[in-house]
Amino acid sequence: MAKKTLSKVEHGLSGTITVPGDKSISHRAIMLGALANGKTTVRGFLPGEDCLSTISCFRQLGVDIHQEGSYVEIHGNGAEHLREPKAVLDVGNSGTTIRLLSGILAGLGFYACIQGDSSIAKRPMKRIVDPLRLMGANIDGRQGGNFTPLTITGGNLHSIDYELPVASAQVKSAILLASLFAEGTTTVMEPERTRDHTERMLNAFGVNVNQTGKKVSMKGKQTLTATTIEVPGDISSAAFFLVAGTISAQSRLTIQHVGMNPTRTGIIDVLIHMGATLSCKNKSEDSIEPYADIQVDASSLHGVEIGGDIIPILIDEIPIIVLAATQAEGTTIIKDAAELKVKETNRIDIVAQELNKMGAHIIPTEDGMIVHGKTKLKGATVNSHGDHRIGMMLAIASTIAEGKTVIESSEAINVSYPDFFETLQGLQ
Ligand code: SPQ
Repeated sequence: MAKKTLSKVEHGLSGTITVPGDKSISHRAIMLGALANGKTTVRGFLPGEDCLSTISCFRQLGVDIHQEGSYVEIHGNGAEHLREPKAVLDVGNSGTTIRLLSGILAGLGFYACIQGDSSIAKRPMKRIVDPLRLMGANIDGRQGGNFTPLTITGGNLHSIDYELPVASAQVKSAILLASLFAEGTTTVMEPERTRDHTERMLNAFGVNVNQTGKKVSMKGKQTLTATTIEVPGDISSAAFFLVAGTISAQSRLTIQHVGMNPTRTGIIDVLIHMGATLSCKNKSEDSIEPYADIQVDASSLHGVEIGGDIIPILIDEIPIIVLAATQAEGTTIIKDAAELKVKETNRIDIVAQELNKMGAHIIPTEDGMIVHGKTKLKGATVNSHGDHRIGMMLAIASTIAEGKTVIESSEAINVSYPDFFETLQGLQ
């Protein structure tokens, strides 16, 4: 387990950076490239551990993939050429890999076994297993199919109309990917809108997807044609620097080429609502995913209430929003976010526990947190608990904390942002 010792930053953070490619889009580019006919080229791919797990699973399924840093070529021969893997498919720490891959395996007529690390072993899978069984796939796992390892024997799927019990892009995507193999039209109804990267990318590969409000429907048996994908910077990674630039006095940061998909930009709305000085420039809508440069200046914040339909569009940013809330005058209430309990860690309990060690005043609740600000943070020994987003949030906390902060299990950040500490250092 790696340990990182960090100190307070005395004169703010300044500079212009880019962040690595979007994790959600990178996974999907590999998966759809593997199902398509022809050579798919991906630029701006995130070479973090999670997306490398996706590449390694598809290589085991027989797909020829060349990856060098953020450049990837996928030589797809269509889904019918995927073959039964000779060994267990290992997704590492990646929830997106196991859930979306299960959707694809559900449509293929062979046996596969998937598992991941100890965090994946605790994350619920019934949410994808239930609809995929309804479509006709044979899936098993511990506790009636809720936990890994999952075994899947797919094939002979039929379409379904499905109302998602939770707002989850991973469940929606697993069903849409399975529906590629099903006769008829599959419809998914979401309780709240979630990230739509799968829908956008299916379109880019030539698949017709219909989206109206919270309803997505798609005819099965459509073929995918290889294409070129440009992955913008991950707004979930940029979020750490948006908050760092806001809470660290005298800071001014610009983050270039950040993905601005409206199903992901809740963090920007919330920071502005809290009083942050933040502006988006050079907006572009000319590719599959919109992007822009974001500039942020140090600002005074005030507490806000965050809940309802904005939650799915900032769900992964809640740990870093909570840090911002510790520096806001007044109380911030986060609610309707019970999904945080089933991420890489229980992000409600762990965020509260680790930031409270540094002097924050956070009360965990059943579906969120109550944060009393503004508190002075002090250095402490804290732990990522193997969760990349908690590790990076704690590193940003260290930049405003008096004294030294030691982050245990700091290697967790490699899941989504291998160069994070170098980038942070470069801004001081
Ligand atoms: O892939 P994984 O481990 O599930 O990653 C996380 C993250 O913080 O990076 C969640 F822990 O992001 C999910 C996100 O929370 C990625 C994702 C996607 O790419 O579709 C969707 C969200 O999950 P969900 O369960 O709401 O669908």
